[in-house]
Amino acid sequence: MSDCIFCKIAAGEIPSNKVYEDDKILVFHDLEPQAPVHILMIPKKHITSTDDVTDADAELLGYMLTKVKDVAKEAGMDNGYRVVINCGEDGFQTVKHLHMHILGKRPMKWPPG
Ligand code: DGP
Repeated sequence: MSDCIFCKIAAGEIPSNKVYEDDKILVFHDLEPQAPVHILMIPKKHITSTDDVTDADAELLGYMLTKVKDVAKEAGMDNGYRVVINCGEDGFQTVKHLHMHILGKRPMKWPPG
């Protein structure tokens, strides 16, 4: 999508502080960190939100989950972490390209705000 900021980051048109990249996903530090470590994992394929996921995305999303522990450990989150996907207005999704927040290096609270 030409006007999607995360597509532009995935294409290298906008710089990011990269943690991991392969042909399917990109992982980079969040611009507005909400924890000492706050990284984002995105599929390079544009998927707007979890509302837009189809059966064809099952392998890609499963792949993303298999990578979470690797990037979390790489980023030093060896005492646990939180994985968040915001969806839609009530979910406070501000960037309309599906992404996982991976937050750590501090104790999290529940319920979330
Ligand atoms: P969400 O509210 O779930 O859509 O989270 C979007 C996150 O993306 C938010 O924590 C801030 C981050 N963000 C927005 N624009 C940029 C950007 O250009 N670069 C980086 N690294 N992060 C961004």
